[in-house]
Amino acid sequence: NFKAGSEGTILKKFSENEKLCFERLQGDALQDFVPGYRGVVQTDGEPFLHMTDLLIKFNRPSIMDCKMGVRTYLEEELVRARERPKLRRDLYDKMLEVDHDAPSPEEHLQKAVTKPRYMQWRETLSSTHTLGFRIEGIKKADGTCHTDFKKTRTEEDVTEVFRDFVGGNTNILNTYQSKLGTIQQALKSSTFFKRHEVVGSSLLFIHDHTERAEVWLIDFGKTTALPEGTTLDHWSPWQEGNREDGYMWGLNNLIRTLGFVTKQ
Ligand code: 4IP
Ligand code: ADP
Ligand code: MN
Repeated sequence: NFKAGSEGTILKKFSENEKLCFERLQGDALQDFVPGYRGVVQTDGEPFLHMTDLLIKFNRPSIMDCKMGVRTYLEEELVRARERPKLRRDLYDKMLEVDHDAPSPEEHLQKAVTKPRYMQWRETLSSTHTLGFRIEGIKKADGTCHTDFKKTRTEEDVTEVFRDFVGGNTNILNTYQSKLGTIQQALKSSTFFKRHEVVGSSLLFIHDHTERAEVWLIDFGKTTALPEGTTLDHWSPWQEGNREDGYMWGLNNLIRTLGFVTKQ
């Protein structure tokens, strides 16, 4: 999905939705917390979103992707699945890989599940439902990738993964805490945030051995503008139709959870 761009930049596979988000983020209170946006470029006849490479200032960085919110799919995907359910074998297979008993007897028979069914199962297995965020993946300084966090669910589980991620370094942890506080403030004053349903977006944690540590908002592929005149508080429980995403509630839980890393 990504290509290297000219120095210090990367190219992400084009999505109209994400392009609109980047355009609307220019001049917003969140602008300094998302990758710098350079517009759309064509490479080998294909469009890409051109943005700054967030890793450029780091030396052998460690990276964590935390997917924010209590819901990871769009309401329209739910509506579509109800109207004309599309049965997906690939999602059934991904489900089996984690837990052979997860599919219902009917799903076993048809060897397929719908996307919302798969997404909801992932949400309850991980911390998405209980904490409003989940750890998606980690890349360590040595280059190894870890994506086996599908069952990282409790506050204790998450604390343990973060403790290992920062290697017990309290300076890095404190910098992360303070950056998250700044992001929380920026979100509160952002017009973009008020007017968008933010689904499937991540906070990207990056640090290296020099103790440089940053947090960025990334991935607006499923972030959608609300109808004119409507806003979200990003905290209220989601009920189908209200479009709440639990982003702020999740961020609050994430900040509290990080506080446990140095205790004990
Ligand atoms: C993936 O599930 C992720 O949720 C993807 O979201 C999602 O892509 C995929 O849906 C879904 O199968 P796993 O993480 O369990 O593999 P993301 O790209 O944010 O990681 P969408 O298209 O919803 O963004 P499909 O429909 O692409 O398979
Ligand atoms: P997708 O929509 O395919 O899920 P994301 O935008 O979530 O793509 O990015 C996937 C991964 O790529 C992130 O977890 C992060 O590690 C890396 N990444 C994304 N954007 C950047 C960026 N601007 N600079 C550096 N790395 C990035
Ligand atoms: Mn993503």
